[in-house]
Amino acid sequence: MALRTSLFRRAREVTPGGVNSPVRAWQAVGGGEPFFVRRGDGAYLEDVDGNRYVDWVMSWGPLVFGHADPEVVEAVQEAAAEGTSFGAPTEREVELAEEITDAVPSVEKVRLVSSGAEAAMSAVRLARGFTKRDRILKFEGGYHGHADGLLASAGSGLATLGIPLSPGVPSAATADTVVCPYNDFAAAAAAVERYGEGLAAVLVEPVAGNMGVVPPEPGFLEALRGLCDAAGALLVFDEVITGFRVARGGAQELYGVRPDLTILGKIAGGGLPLAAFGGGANVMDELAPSGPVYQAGTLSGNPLATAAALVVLRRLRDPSVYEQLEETGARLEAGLSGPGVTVQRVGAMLTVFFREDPVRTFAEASESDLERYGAFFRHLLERGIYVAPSQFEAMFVSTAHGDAEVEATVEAAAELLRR
Ligand code: KE4
Repeated sequence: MALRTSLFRRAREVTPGGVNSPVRAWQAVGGGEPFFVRRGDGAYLEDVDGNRYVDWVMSWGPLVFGHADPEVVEAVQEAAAEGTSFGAPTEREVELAEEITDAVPSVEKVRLVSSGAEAAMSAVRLARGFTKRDRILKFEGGYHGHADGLLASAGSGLATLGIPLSPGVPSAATADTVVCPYNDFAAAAAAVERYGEGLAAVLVEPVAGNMGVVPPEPGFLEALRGLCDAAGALLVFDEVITGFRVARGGAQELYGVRPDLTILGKIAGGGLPLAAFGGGANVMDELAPSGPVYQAGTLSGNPLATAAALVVLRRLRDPSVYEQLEETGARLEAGLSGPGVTVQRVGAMLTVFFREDPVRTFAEASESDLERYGAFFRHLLERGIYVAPSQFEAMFVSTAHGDAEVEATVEAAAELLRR
């Protein structure tokens, strides 16, 4: 019996679904038992049964330099030898905050936390505290972590008050969450028209990554900026995926639109549990202890995570890294494109949609052939290629992916994609 089989059986005895995050169970792709990873190495993962895979998930985006990057590993080892947590300020937290404020155009001050969900939840509270308003507008298919008020889906119609996406989320928690279709400026304008008085923030993934990769329509982000200025609401970019991925300054650098608050995670944490949110000093100084908006965390600014993040973000000052990511991403996109699929890519993040036409909204993404996507996942896995176990996720390119990995992936996909 494969070790993964016995491990998954044991795991399900002691952990809900046998995993510590739902998407890892591969239920969306009928993938059977998920693999259990033994180690990662550059662009590759090795499972407990000795199988080796080209990894295009890269821990859902953080590993822009690949698994077990030697410099990152050394930095974490050195930091660990000096202590793993202090609950007190350290020099590396200052250095990392300076690195982030140098990189991200709209960020003058930043607060470090331990996960993207925590960063998003805190940014929303700060926006509400700063504006003294309660309503937030988010977009269907946008994912910002699992805080109650953000697990809201749209009802019928264009702009509706959020409906809880999950049991356990009280309707009161989503009563102030307005949900619109992504890339639908008219719907967003109508929502702001209707709810603008009490609107604290518009929260958006500037390039959607959680419905598959869906770029903003030309002018969409600029239009949201205008709506927020007119309504006196804050524009909040959730750049947990796009931050340091689509450009060193994230999507706000790429598209030239400045949000009032930015949520960061994944790459910003160097592959360790670290995320952040930041913005203008006038807004950020409302946070405790300089202001009244409370937010806290035992492990915030953890010394191992700041050590890893500093290695990664300092290396990302080299523009040739983004040139390499762009080249590899473009080659992969070209190789996977073909009849019956639409490949959508922004820099080093891309998705193969199993539908003919472009995807601009979650509804359109949902019209993809999810069965064929599942077959695509399993077909590639059998050939040693690991892509996201869901149509509504992305493939993430790292500098560890080279020609060999692209060619192996394109070749493995060819027989299925060109049928
Ligand atoms: P975390 O709490 O998982 O660190 O971050 C939440 C989050 C916030 N914002 C965006 C745009 C995100 O994509 C995420 C988390 N992304 C998912 C996958 N798309 C993480 C994978 C998982 O849930 O296991």
